[in-house]
Amino acid sequence: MNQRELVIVKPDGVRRGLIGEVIRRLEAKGLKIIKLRMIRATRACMERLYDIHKGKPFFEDLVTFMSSGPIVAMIVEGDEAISVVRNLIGPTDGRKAPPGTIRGDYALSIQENIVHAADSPERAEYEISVVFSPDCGEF
Ligand code: 3AN
Repeated sequence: MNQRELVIVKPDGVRRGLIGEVIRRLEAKGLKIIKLRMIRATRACMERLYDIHKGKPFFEDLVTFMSSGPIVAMIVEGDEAISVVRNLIGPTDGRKAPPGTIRGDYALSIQENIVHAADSPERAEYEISVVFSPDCGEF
């Protein structure tokens, strides 16, 4: 089934010059980038993005990190795009992510793990509306 997925290159990925590498892997797989936006997100916008983590011990740190520098948000489309993207990215903890995945190849941290991707079609649509809203930030 064709799906839309939200992918974000996080501030660490942008700082490390990995925007192109992330896009290259998505495109090499056959997924289409149908919309793309680079912004410096506000704290309020990142609180909306991570609303499901509100109240968890890492929430404030996560919001601070995600608004610490520019991010690149994109809408990625393709057959079963949600699970395909999440397999390409690998598990949350970069230390445990297998080689061959983006996090497995580039991350050594659970917070600074290069990319974010939504985990369901409903979350993808919600997160797309949050991050592509004009008030999420500007570059
Ligand atoms: P994923 O990004 O793999 O879907 P989530 O949704 O569980 O992972 O977590 C969202 C983000 O919250 C992660 N990418 C990571 O930056 C941060 N995070 C999750 N769990 C922890 C944790 N135990 N400690 C610090 N940061 C965390």
